[in-house]
Amino acid sequence: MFKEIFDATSTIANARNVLIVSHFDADGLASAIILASALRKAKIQYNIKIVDQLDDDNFKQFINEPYDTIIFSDFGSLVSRNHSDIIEKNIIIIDHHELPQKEQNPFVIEVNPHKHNIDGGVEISASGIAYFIATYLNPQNVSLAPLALAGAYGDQQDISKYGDFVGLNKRIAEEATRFGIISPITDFQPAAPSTKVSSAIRDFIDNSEDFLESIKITDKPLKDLTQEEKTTLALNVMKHTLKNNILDFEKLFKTDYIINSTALSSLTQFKTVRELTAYLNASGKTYTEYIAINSILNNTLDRNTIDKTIFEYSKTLSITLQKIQQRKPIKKKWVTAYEIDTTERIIGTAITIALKKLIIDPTTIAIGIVPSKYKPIYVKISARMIDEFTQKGINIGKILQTITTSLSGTGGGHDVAGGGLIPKEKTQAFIEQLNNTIQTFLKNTN
Ligand SMILES: [Mn+2]
Repeated sequence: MFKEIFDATSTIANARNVLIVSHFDADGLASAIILASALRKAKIQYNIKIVDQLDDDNFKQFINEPYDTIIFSDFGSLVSRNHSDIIEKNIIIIDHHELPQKEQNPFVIEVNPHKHNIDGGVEISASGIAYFIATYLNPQNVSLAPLALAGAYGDQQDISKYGDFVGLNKRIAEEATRFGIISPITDFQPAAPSTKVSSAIRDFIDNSEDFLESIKITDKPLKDLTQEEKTTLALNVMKHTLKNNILDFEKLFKTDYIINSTALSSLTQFKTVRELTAYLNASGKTYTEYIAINSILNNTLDRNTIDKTIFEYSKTLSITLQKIQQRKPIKKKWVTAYEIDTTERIIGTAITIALKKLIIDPTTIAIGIVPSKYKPIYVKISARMIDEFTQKGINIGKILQTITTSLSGTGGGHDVAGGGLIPKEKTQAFIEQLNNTIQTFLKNTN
């Protein structure tokens, strides 16, 4: 992979103007900021475009724009392979999604860890690859490491014990720690800082409300606990966990990194790298990603914007959950579908939480349907299911790919989570087909 990273770096170093196209999630945004910062330092002109997805249509549009070099980050491996006619421009793909075996486009530089038996699912994200390119361009760019790790957190790559990194992510973390850019800490962190204590400890303690009352702690977000309350909570939860289920013990703690110093000075306002991830994620989900990108690049991000954005996101999410709760779903034997008035950037997360909180019947596939901003007259479909379906051999990503394609849409995903875009008038047909597909599948396997 480092050979391709080297090729990508030499191409970028000789470019006159570069278009960076990236995804709106935390990894996509962090990788775009890393590349932009490195290009600016190298005095190379650049522009950034953040999109919801990359498909044949916008891929073609982008490669026709007046840039000599285009970098697609956090997607593009597959789309680029459908366009083997590009020769006029330098195209660089930075991606870490798994690939079906298929010839790579000879006209693009495709950096993807999966081609080299490095697991891009957990060992490195798009931001990590962007970071290596940036440090090849200029070793001083090591100071962009907090963004590389923020992207990895965004893609849930903190899979080692106590929520630490593995593989190349770990190497980045160690390197940056040695340079004093970040310092590792492991803290009592049973859930994300904005989670209420009662829900944060629910996985560890059966009756969490009573438990909190017994140790005299009022329910509030984890981050609002005083140091004393946090100690009391930690000691009692640990005592309880050790007594009942020692295996869960390590999940009570999370490794994180304090940001000490970096060229992008507003990053030091974040308490930790995980908080940087939370902000990037919230900015994408609330369509304020360009504010995030520009203010971080220009060192003008202020604490108030960080707090406001994270708050705005959690508010939108809870409003969407309320809507799901109040709305009567379209119910089939194997499908529960909600047509919800929210954004296509929120629906996936909302459906995931609703399913986890049993707001949606977990014996069915949970579907969220929202109007698409990205493609008017289309609706965005989000599908989530519990692991039991996977154990029966159902892969929702693959099923969605088949059904959406047959309905003149696009879609795909992983085993338990998928998404797609279909013409609005095909909504009913989609639900029917999905229900029938699951029905047929389960009948044949029983
Ligand atoms: Mn990613």
